[in-house]
Amino acid sequence: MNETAFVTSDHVRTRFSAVMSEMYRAEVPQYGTLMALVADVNAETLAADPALKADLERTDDLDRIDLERHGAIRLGTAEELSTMRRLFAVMGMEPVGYYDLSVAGVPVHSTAFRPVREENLARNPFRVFTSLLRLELIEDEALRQEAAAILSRRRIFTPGALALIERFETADGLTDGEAEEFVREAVETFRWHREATVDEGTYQRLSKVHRLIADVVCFRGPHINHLTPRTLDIDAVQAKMPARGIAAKDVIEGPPTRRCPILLRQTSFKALEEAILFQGEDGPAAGTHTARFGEIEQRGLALTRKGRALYDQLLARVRDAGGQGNAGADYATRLAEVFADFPDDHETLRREGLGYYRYVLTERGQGAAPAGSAAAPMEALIASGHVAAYPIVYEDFLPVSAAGIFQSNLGGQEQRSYAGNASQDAFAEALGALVADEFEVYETAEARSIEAVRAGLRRELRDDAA
Ligand code: OOG
Ligand code: NI
Repeated sequence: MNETAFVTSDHVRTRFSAVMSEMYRAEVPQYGTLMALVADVNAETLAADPALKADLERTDDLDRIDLERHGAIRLGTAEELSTMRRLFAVMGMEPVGYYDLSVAGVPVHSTAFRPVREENLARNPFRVFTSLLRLELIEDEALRQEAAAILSRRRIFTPGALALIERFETADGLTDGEAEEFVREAVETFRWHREATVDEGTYQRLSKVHRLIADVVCFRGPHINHLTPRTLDIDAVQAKMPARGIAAKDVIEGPPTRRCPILLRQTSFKALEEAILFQGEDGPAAGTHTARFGEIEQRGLALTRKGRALYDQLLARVRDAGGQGNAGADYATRLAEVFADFPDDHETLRREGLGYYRYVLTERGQGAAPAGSAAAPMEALIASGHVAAYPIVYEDFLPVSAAGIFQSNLGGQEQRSYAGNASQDAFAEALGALVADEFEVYETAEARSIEAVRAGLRRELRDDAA
């Protein structure tokens, strides 16, 4: 077998995300409006900020700046989740992180399938936030069994997709033709179907327990429920949504606006009420369902465990104040006030070990390296101008923010929290694999960059001696 005949997983992922984007814009026209707004704001931001533009030229492909960074799906069974893991593996996407959303009243737990290494993220960062319904959190035994029975009857993957997953696993790659066919088959799983698989009564009974349960159980497959392009100025997009006829979520989730962005900020437009058809004894019966929306994100520095602990602590302080959560017209002000305690310059963030950085040799460092420099502390090498540090971008999700996104799109007032709680072992068992620890992923990226710097310095020294 000629290995070079295989395309890379980056290539398959890029093709897949492009086809998904096209499909979603056709299915949810308002999403196309949001994409256009994001492109306009990104162009304005770049025009006004040459330094940012230069920065992005160094690290990103500017042409692809407006493209989707993530999407989300919700699955019903362990088998669906483990097959989904194999499907995403074809595209170089691995499960990273475990998110327990039951504490926020959403009966799911989740992971993100994403490229892990920086070079793959740079080629195409597309991720899918993937949730698994936790039927065990439904208290009504009969209803729980009914939901499980309905789910056990559906087949969300096409035979063609399953065959190509197996082909990939045995051959360790796909040819260009196979990859094209794989993408065509794979997107079928994420397509919207307006015909529910149940009658209206069943839908209503499930919906009453939690609207999310109806969304997962009552349809043929896990329709993609949103896609999310990257914006360079989330505050501007949020402010401009109404003028384009888009009903924006009330607040931006995540940290406040800062000089040095950290983690992830996101907002969305509210899910649309869409016409569906229930099964009926005398033919289909008309109804509506609310599930699909559009979202935008802006990412910043990945925080270390220490930085993340500070973030969680400050966020809890804002949300617990007055017990209002993120409601209230003054939320943005309260958020900014409390986050004044989070250092906002990279020098401090780095020195205090709050964030992860990528270290690279400067031009000077590539020139004459002083003796002993290969072993010198990074801070000394930065001070002497031999090394520069760039923030590593956060590529994961935030459970409190995700819960806020779920909630604003379920329409209902579900605010209860489930007695159930984190169940990472059960999730891993359903997945058929362990999820990677996000902190370890960033630690490895940082460590690799340090190793490259040291190797570079050793080489300079050798060259000098020669
Ligand atoms: C997923 C919500 C979480 C995010 O960006 O935090 C999410 C969902 O609604 O299924 O996508
Ligand atoms: Ni999202």
